[in-house]
Amino acid sequence: MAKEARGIDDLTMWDDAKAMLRKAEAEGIETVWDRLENQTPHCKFCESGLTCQKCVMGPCRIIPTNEKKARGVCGADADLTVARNFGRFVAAGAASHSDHGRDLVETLAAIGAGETTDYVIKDGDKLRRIAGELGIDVDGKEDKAVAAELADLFVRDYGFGANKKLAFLSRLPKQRLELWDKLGIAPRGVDWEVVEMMHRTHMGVDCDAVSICLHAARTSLSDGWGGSMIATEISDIVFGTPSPGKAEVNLGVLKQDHVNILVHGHSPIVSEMLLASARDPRFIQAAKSAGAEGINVAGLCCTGNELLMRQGVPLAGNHLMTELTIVTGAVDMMVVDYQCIMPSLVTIAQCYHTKFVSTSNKAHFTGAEHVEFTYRNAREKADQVVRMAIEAFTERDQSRVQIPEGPMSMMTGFSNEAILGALGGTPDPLIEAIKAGKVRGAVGIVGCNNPKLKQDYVHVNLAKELIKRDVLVLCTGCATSALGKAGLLMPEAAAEAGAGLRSVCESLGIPPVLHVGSCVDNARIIQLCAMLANALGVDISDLPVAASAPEWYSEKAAAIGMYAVASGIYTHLGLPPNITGSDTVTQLALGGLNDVVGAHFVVESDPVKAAELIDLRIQSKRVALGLE
Ligand code: CUV
Ligand code: SF4
Repeated sequence: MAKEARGIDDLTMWDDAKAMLRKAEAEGIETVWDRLENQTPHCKFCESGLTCQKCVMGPCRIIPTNEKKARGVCGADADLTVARNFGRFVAAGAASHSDHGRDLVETLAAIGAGETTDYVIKDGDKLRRIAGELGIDVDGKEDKAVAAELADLFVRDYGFGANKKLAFLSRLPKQRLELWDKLGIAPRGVDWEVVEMMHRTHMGVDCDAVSICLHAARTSLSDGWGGSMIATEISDIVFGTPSPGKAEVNLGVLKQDHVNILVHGHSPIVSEMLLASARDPRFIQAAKSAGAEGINVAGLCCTGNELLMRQGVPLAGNHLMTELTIVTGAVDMMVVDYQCIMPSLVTIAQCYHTKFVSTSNKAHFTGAEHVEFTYRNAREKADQVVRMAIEAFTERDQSRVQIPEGPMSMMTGFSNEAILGALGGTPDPLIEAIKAGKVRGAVGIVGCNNPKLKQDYVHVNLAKELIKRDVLVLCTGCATSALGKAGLLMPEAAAEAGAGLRSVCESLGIPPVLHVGSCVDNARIIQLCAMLANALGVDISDLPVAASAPEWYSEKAAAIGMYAVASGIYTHLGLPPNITGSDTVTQLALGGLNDVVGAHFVVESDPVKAAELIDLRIQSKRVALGLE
C-alpha cells in the first residue's frame, strides 16, 4: 500500500467509529490507523514470507531472483522459507485457540473434582449427550462424575488422544477421515501437532515445503476438531447452550449514567464471572450510592460474542472499535483476558479515567492493574474488579464523554442445537430447502478487522451479496459486529435476501445471517457441515458451502482458514497471508490443495467479486450433487 494519508471516510464505514476518530484526533490520541500509516510501506521481504530468523547463522533474507541470495545460510530456498514461516504462523493460531480450550478443560476438571464452587454445570443434558457421544457410560452417574471423566478424555486429547486420534473426529463423514488417514493429516493430539510443527520447522528437520504445508493442515485440524471444538462444547456445558434472543450492538450500547464495564478478550471463564458480579444487587446498590443508575456490561471481540450468545449482553464493537470505545470517555473499566487485545489500549486508557485490568496469568500488560482469576477465586476477584469499576466511575469527567447514538438491534444465539431446534429437531428441513434451491448454499463469514481495509466494508457487502443470491450466512467473531451494525442480524433483513432464502427466513422468523458465536465457535460451523454431509451421505467437500474471512489479521484466523480448507470447505480471504514469495506454496494454497483435500483458498478484497467466486463454487457443487 502506498504511504498516503487516508481520510476518515476511507478508514471505516460507520458513523460511530468516524465520530470517535474525530474525537481522537481532537484529543491527540493515536490509533491503530495512525500506526499503520507510520509503518507503511511494510518490509517487502516479510510481506512475502522471505525472511528467516530461525537461527543465528542468519537472519536471512531470500531473494529468489538473485543467484547469490536465493538461499539462506543453511541453504533454505524461498519455498522452504515461506513454508516454514507459514507453518509456524498456523501453529501459533492453533495454539491460541487450543490453549484457551485448555482453560475450559481445566475448569471442567475442577468442577468434576469439586475444587470450585464458582463454576458449575449449567447444561447437564449437554454434558451427558457429549460424554455419551464420546463413548463415556453416563448411566447412574452424577453430573460431577461425568464431568470428571469427560475432562479426563479431553486431557488425553491434548496429549496423545485415544488411539492417536482426536475424539471429535468421530463426527466426520467417513470419506473425510479416510482421506486424512491416507494423507497422514488426521490430527493425533492438540498439543502434539503444534509442538511437532515447531520441531519440523527448526533448522534441518522438515526441508520440503509441501510436507510442511500438509503438517500445517494437520496442525490446524487439531484446532478446529480439537482445541476449538472442545472449548465450545465445554463452554456450553458450563455456561449454558445458547438459544435465540435479542441484543444490541455498536458504541451506542454504552450508557452515560451507568458504570460502564467492557470485557475484551476471549474466555467466557472471566467474562461470565464478571457479569455475575455486575448483576449482583449488592453492587448495583453500590453503583447507585456512587451516583450511577446501575452497572452496564458490554462486550468487545470474541468474549463479547460469548456473552452475547449466551446472555444477550450488548456488543460494543469489534477489533477496530476497541481503542475507539475508550475514546468515548464513558468506559470506566476495560477487563481483559487474552488475544487480540492491542497493547495500545493501556496507553489510551491512561488518557482517560479508564481502569485497565488484566486477569490472566498468561497475559500481562505493562501499566495495567493485574487481578488474576483462577477457578478457585474467580467470583471473589470479579467482585473486587466490579468494586474498582464503581470507584473509577466516580472519577469520570462527564464533560469529556461523547457516546454515539442509537444502538442497532440484533438476534443472536444460534448454536447448532438452536438451529436444529428451529428446524424441528432434524436438519431435514434445511436439506430440503437446499435441495429445492430455496437456500442455494451456506457461507460462514468469520474473523477480524484489519486496518488495511475499510473497516467492516468487505464483511457487510459480501454478506449482502450472498443473501441476495439465496445463500444463508453464518457469522462469528468480529464479523458479528459488522453484520449486526448493518442490520443483517434481524429477521427484517430477510427483505434483502433472494426470494427463496427470504421465504425460508420468514417462515422460521430468523434472519438471513445467523450469529453462531465467537472464533472458537467456528467449530459449530464445521460440525454443522459434517452433520449435513452425513445426512446426505457425501463428503464435506461435496457440499454447496464456503467460508470467508474478509478482513482477517491474526494467526488464529489463518488456522481457522486452514482447517476449513483441510475439512473440504472452499475459503475466501480478503487479503493474502505472507506467502507470496513462494510460487509452490502460493499455488498450493490457491488451487493445488483442491486436488489434495477437495478445497482451496481464494484471495479477493472486492466483496462483489468475492461473492461471485463463492457463488460459482456453490453452483458447481449443486450441479455435482444433481441439484441443478
Ligand atoms: Ni477471536 S481473532 S480480531 S477477536 S475475530 Fe476479532 Fe475474534 Fe479476529 Fe480477534
Ligand atoms: Fe538463515 Fe537457514 Fe538460519 Fe533461517 S534457518 S536464519 S534461512 S540459516
